[in-house]
Amino acid sequence: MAILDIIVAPDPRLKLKAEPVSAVDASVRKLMADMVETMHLAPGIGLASIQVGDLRRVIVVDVSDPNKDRDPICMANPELIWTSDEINFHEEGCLSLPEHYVEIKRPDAIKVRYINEAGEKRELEADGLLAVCIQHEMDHLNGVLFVDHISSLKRGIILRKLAKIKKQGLIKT
Ligand code: K1U
Ligand code: ZN
Repeated sequence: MAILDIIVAPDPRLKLKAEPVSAVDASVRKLMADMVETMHLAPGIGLASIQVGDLRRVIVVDVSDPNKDRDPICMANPELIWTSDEINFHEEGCLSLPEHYVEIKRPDAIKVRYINEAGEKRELEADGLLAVCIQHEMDHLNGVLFVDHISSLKRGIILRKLAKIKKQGLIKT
């Protein structure tokens, strides 16, 4: 397994749209395993392929207790097949927007269809933090960052701060 570099905004690679995976083969399974390792080390509760510069539609999420056995979920080609009418605000972070946390409005519960690491079709119902995290990671696959859900004024402040820190060489990727 390998630890991957996580791309930090502003970066045009984070605005790209990922392409569907045609089959979950050994190379996709390696990407999933590397992403899980990278997410756990960061630490984070989710990661999307786009954030590590890979354009295959893959996300990993893990909202389990870090002090107990971990329980990552790997998803290729995730698609939302149902979202609740109930909408909630939840504070979101992003490994590509380090040290910024913002309240974002999203459906409270979802049903997602995906292909797992064994190449099997699966459906999962989620609510709370898991639902928030899956939606956040799926946004990444379409080139959308959580700052795209807030005002352009607030977005500009966050992106300019990060651009300055990157220019000073305090963040590498
Ligand atoms: O997509 C990412 O960059 C990962 C992001 C996922 C996420 C967090 C919160 C709400 C929605 C999506 C993160 O994991 S940021 C780090 C974080 O929130 C965290 C880190 C360690 C323990 C608990 C949370
Ligand atoms: Zn993110």
